[in-house]
Amino acid sequence: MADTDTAAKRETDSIGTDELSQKAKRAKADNENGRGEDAKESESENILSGFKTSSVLSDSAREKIIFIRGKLADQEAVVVLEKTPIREDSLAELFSGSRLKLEMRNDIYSTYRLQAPPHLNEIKTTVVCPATEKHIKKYQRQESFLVEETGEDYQSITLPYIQKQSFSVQWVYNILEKKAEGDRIVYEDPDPEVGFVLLPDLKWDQKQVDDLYLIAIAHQRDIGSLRDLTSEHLPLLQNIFQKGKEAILQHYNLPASKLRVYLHYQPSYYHLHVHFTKLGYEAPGCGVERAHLLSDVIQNLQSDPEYYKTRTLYFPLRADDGLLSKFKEAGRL
Ligand code: DD3
Repeated sequence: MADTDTAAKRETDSIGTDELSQKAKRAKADNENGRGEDAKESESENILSGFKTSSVLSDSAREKIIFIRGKLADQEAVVVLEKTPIREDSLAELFSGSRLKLEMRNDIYSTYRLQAPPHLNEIKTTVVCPATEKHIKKYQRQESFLVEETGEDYQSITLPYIQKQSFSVQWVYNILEKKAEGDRIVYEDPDPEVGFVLLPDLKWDQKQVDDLYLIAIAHQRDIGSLRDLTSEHLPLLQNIFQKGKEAILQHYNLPASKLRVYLHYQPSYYHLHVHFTKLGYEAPGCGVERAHLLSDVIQNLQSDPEYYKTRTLYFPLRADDGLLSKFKEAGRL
């Protein structure tokens, strides 16, 4: 795991050079888990060759992403394919090492199909398997509706619903216990009260800092969401804010003035976590209807210890979300 010590040794101004040290570090960490870099590469040989597509859940031409539902060895699976941004440090190789097929020429204009070398033409791929009905729903294109949730609505509608659902956060515990993604940890404060783990979110391939997306996961396990926060948690929140910003400056050379640091409400998993994304990158869920700036959260708790227990909060729910039905049944929509 990287601490500020190893971080200081790294090149902070270029992710390209940083990658080398990260690779080496990863290989070391993997070996400690009994699986080397080679194992990881051959391991991923190619479990998707047997994937049988059932349907396209959604796609976006602009974002160059597609969510596919299908079967992987008889199990329901969701596969996400996403083309990644073109990196400036790959340009020289892209121009010199590619095949170029002319499409058309007209006056001063011409278009081509450029066939890049395979390593510059990778598609970021995420697999969820076995996927539950919830995973499949999550990626299905859906209309959404803004819900108004009073403190009482939270107690009588939302809380019972999320308790009954008992969403699994096993993957979060795996991270906290170093059973998974240990080699991806950027910073850790191991304190059980105010400590946390900072690591890249699944959505970020770490190839360029432009779409930087890290999450800070609290070691404390009894905070589900914004609604559970009181002034009692200020030391934890301030610690995540302070040390998270410092670690990101160290590792990625990005100052706090380039960061959007926020919590989601509703979150996609009920274990306290904070999002760190680069300002200017419109990460999914960073809009005003879902994101609460950590600075605001801290100030609100400072002026009213029970702020998030009492205030009405607004958030969007998708048409097929079970919680939306509960709000409808209660006549709150
Ligand atoms: C998730 C929200 C959750 C599908 C997908 C993602 N960051 C994660 C497992 C490991 C992770 C995350 C649920 C799940 Cl695609 C269903 O996210 C994760 N590891 N957001 C990291 N680093």
